Amino acid sequence: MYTDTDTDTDTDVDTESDTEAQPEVNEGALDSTGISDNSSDADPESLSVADDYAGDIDIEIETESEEETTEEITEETTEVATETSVEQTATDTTEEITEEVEEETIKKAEEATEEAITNATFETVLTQEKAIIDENSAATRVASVALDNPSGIDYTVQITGAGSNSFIYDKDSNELRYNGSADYESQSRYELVLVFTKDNNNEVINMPINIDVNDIDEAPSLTTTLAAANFTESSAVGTTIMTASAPDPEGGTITYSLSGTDAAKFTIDADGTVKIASLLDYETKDNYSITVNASDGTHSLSTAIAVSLTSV
Ligand SMILES: [Ca+2]
Ligand SMILES: [Ca+2]
Ligand SMILES: [Ca+2]
Repeated sequence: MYTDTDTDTDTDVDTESDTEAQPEVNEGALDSTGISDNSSDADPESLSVADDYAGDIDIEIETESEEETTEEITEETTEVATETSVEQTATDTTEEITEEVEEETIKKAEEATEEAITNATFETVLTQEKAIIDENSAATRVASVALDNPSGIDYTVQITGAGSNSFIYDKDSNELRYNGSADYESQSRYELVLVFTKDNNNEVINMPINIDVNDIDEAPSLTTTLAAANFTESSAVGTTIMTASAPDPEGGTITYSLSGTDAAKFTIDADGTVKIASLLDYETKDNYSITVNASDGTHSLSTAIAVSLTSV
């Protein structure tokens, strides 16, 4: 029927269209690649695919890569090991050098410190041996200085304070000595300072020292002064012949007295004034001898005096 025909026609058309849609195969090209054996006629067991070839190639490549990699790794490992060894050796050496440098540095620092301490050391210790000295006593040591001066720093020594010239410092024996000139009545106490001055830095070390002077009862000093070179035999009783003076250092009371051959002819007052006690006679005696005595109670002094007469 017409309708069916139309259907068949359509089918034909479709069939033709399908046939026309298939790409034509160039058998010659297949032969040249060897793939033609993989035609439907070949034994399936002998068939090979592109993947098979690819597999063989990959295996060979992988094998070579592994060997190379192993060698490289070995080389790298060796290099790293060598480097590590070198680095360790370098590290060890560096540590040893560092330790040696540190030890040397510490040693030098310690030596420098010791040297600095030695150079800086200048110590003085004053030991006073006499705090009191008798006036008029002989020269004596009053103090000593223990000097710690290991590096032999030069220095000067001065003694300051009132009366310091009564003392000397002996640098050889490191002694402070009194020279024997103390007089209690002039100065009863010394307040001195022993001054050490270092030459290297002008550093000054002051060592105060006080010394008291002990008062000794000293004898008075007696002097007599004639009122005239000569006296007339007619000089009245009570005429002053001379004056005696006996000051005592301690201000003690002086007792005067007369002695000697002609002492009875004269008197001496409490103040030391010598007077005629009885009339003198030139014809009997033209020269009278007396001795003036003065005492502070402990010390007695005497002076012989000649009194000359002239005739009238
Ligand atoms: Ca005195
Ligand atoms: Ca005295
Ligand atoms: Ca006295």
